[in-house]
Amino acid sequence: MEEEIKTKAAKPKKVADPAAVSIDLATQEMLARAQELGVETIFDRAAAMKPCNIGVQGTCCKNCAMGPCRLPLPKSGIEGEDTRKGLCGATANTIAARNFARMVAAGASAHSDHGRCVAEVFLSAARKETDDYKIKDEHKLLSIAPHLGVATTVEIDGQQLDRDIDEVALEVAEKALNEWGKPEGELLYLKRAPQPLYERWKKLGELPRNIDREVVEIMHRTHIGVDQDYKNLVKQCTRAALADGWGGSMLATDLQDVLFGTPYPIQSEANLGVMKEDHVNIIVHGHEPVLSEMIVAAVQSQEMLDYAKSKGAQGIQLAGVCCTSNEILQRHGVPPAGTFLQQELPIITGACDAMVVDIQCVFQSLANVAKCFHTKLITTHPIARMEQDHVLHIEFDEHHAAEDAQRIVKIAIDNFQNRRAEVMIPKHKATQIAGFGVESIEYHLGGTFRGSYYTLNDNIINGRIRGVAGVVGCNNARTKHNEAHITIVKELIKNDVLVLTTGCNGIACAMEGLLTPETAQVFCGSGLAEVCETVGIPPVLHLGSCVDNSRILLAATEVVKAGGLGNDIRDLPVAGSAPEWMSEKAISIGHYFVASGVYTVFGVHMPLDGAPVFRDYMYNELENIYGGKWDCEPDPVKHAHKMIAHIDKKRKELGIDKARERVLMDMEDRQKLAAI
Ligand code: NFS
Repeated sequence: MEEEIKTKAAKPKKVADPAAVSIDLATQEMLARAQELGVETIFDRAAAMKPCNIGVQGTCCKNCAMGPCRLPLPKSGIEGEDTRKGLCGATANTIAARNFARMVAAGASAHSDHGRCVAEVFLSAARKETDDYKIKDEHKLLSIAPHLGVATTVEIDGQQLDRDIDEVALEVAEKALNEWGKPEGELLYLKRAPQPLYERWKKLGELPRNIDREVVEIMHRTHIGVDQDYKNLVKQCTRAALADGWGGSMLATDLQDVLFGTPYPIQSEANLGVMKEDHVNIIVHGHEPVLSEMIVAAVQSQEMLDYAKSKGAQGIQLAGVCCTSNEILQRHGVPPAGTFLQQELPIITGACDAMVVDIQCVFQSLANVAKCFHTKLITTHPIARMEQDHVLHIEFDEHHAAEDAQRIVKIAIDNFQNRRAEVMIPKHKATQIAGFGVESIEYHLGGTFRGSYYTLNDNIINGRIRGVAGVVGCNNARTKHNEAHITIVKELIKNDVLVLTTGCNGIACAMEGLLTPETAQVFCGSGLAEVCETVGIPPVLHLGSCVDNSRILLAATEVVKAGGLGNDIRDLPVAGSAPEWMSEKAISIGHYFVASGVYTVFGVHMPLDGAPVFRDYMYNELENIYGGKWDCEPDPVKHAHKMIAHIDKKRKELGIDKARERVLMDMEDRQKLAAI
């Protein structure tokens, strides 16, 4: 049987050393298994191919057919005037800024187009064109309606009465969809930001007008011969990135919450060990939860369970990869089987009966890996198809989504008996609590009495919590899988920094067991541990997928509103991080955090090094404009300490640095008292 696999597999030219490329034992085991079977993975390809040195520096321009023009930094550096230029005369700063802007455009488009699809399904549901989707969270609908200018009450005979909920839903859907292409005005959600922040964007002339326009304008400005001023290009990056964070992403999160339910803390597990040999295993992968929500329902139906049993399986195990996984984790407790870099591995277990993919972060190599096993690979989105004949395409349509989901689950069940390779599922998995959000943080750290972020702020002011960090983003095959994610998060919580996580960082933390309340005693500084133990939360709060970074923006806004920590996000003792970023979406996210006033550090490298003047603008001068700025630090311990230093700087500016010292003294005093 294994002979058969060997002949079909794309045998890697050079293989990776499993222990050197991942800190995760399950991944190491599966890589060894892949190599034994001769199946190539991304880890092997990374060992065989080096990245382009000029592209890494951000100074390769291929925006016209006279190039590519390559402007690497000379080894000796630049002395005197920088005379490097492309054929049209574009400088290294212009080229790097244009490339950066195009990354923002691509990232903002990915998030926002996802949001648009959700908005369209939402509109169908509001129009009652489909029975498969219904408004699940009316409370959330009523809470977002005013931000879109939709009234929730109506005056009848001098009395304010509640408006019909279907009417509200329909108007919310129409107003939301309008945000993508309205001809005038500005994005409605921008006013959800603290007022000084909104006013700053307004003064700078950087309020996004509509979501699509800002992306189109980046593409126009970065065409040959248009915008040649890197500072002006960064302004457009800001408009597009804000249109993502405070627009497309925030709408995606809100509308998904209304349709599928607002997440609340829920227990689950994580890592490849969640797969079960005697079950039908279905892996969902991608980003849009509209179809996977239906798959969750289908796998729970008695009809499908009975059918699975009739085929000799004990049940159906649904698990996920990437952010589709995070979406159904936070609402249903469906466990992630791994992060972005692990996506080939569930198939290599030999027990993946179907992998269902939608959009974004899906390797083209999955088709080759699936071909080596019995796994049915199923694409579901009209904009993300694969060319190979053995890949099935079952296109999602909200009008018959439940039917599509049932069909997919049935294909997986029928495939259970076709397993060819010996099944090898790593045992490793960890327990996690996920499903946090703006609302649940308020519940846990706000106290029912005040109903705000009062307790969180109080603990920041008294220094038990030193600050808050958003640690998010991808894996990158150029760094050791999960090492920077875990080192940075552990270093932050050790230093009393509460961590909010999303995306693949959330999955990495879950795999390491950092998303449980018990973690607090083991890894946290005494102040944070005390808070976590008192309220029963983990020191790392999983807020969902990458579009759910909008939850971090709104949580920061709630902290500002609760008072005592300044009047803008830039005043808060907070910092952002993407330790192992790789996606253009991460650049868009990073930039909307920076433009919202957050000091944001990326790991790996940034494509700015070939243009030192532009890099200096991004790493230093932006702070004078936005209060936030970019930084890059590949060393994970130094990375965490740069964030902590920024948090301490903000504490000092707020005059609460002494409070923290006092708390430490108080604790020592208490210990002394206890010893008497
Ligand atoms: Ni974010 Fe989520 Fe992961 Fe990176 Fe890809 S899955 S949207 S882009 S790799 S965190």
